[in-house]
Amino acid sequence: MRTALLRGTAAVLLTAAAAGCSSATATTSSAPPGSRISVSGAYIPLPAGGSTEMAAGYLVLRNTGGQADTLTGVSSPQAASVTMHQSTATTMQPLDAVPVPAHGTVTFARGGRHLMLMGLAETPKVGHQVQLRLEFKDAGTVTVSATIEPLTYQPPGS
Ligand SMILES: [Cu+2]
Repeated sequence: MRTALLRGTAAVLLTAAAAGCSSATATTSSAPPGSRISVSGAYIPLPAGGSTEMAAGYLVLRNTGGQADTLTGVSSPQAASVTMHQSTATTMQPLDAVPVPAHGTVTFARGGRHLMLMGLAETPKVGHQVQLRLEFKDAGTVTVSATIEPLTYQPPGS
């Protein structure tokens, strides 16, 4: 277990270093020490009619660390606001915070947890990227690009 955790940490640091800019401070500025959160599969189904009013966002959070974290908010430079919601049978409820357990995975997917983007800055088009900034209590800010996909898109493995 301990070996796996250490290996996981090294992988995250290596990934961060590889993805960062060439600045010598890249690893400290873009990947705070102790951050073991990764985000994958971020996408936004094309809103009906290409509307800029509202769009949903889905993604998968992974915490490969031994310490729990909490997603406390999301924002985007390309949307007026981003909120976290939980769909129920009849409605959806706002989420103030989403816990991400140690060694845990949290999925935002159709019919469940989702992001709601309001007031997109540009007309959404399939293939375009929307930047999302996820704020974690411990890991700090994690920035990801969500790809705009066709309305009926289903992520691999779903
Ligand atoms: Cu919603």
